[in-house]
Amino acid sequence: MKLIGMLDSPYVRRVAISLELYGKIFEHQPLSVFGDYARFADINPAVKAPTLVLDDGTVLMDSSLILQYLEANTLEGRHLLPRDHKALADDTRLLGLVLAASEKTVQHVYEHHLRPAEKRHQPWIDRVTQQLLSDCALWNVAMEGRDAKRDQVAITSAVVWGFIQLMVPHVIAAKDYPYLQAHAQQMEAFAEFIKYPIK
Ligand SMILES: N[C@@H](CCC(=O)N[C@@H](CS)C(=O)NCC(=O)O)C(=O)O
Repeated sequence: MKLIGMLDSPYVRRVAISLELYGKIFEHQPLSVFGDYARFADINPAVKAPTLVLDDGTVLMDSSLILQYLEANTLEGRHLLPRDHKALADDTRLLGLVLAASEKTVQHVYEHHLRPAEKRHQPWIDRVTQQLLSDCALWNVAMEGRDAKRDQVAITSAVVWGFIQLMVPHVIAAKDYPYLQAHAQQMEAFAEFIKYPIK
C-alpha cells in the first residue's frame, strides 16, 4: 500500500497514524497537492490528499472513506471505532465535530493564503470563523474526561488540534480549550504520533 500526501494535512496524518495502529505495512510518499501537482495527478487525477493506493492498484481517497475501508478490513483487537451501537453513535458525533473544525480551518487558511487580498469576501471569512469557534467550544467540552487512548476519536482530535494550532492559533487560542490542549499533548507523546509528525 502507498499513502500519498504530506503530514501537514490532518487528513493524511490521521490516516498514517491509523494505518500504523491497524498494523498495515505501507510506504508513505509525501507529495504536495500544490508543489507536486503533476506527479500527484499521475497517481490520482483528482489531486486529493490523502490518496491511498492499494496493493492491487485501487486508488482510494477521502480520509473518512479510507478509514472506513481499513476499519472493515482489520483484525479483531485492532479496531479504532467501538462495535457497540450507542458508543459508535457517540464517537461518530464527535468525529463530525472534529472534522467540521478541520474543514473550517482549511477554508480559513485557503481564504487567507490562496485568495488574493482584493478578492477576499469578509462576510464569508466571518461565517467560517464563527463556525470554527462554535464547533471548537462544543468539541472541547465533549473531550472533558475522555481517555487519551488510541482510538479514532482520540487520534483525529489530537491531529486536528495540532493542525489548528499550527495554522490558526490567532483564531483558536490553546488556553481557551484546555481539554483539547491536554488531550493533544498526551497523544503527541505516543510513538505513532512521533513517527508521523505534523512537519
Ligand atoms: N474530506 C477530505 C478532505 C481532504 C482535503 O481537502 N485535503 C486537502 C489537503 S489538506 C486537499 O487535497 N487539498 C487540495 C484540493 O482540495 O484541491 C478528507 O477527509 O480526506
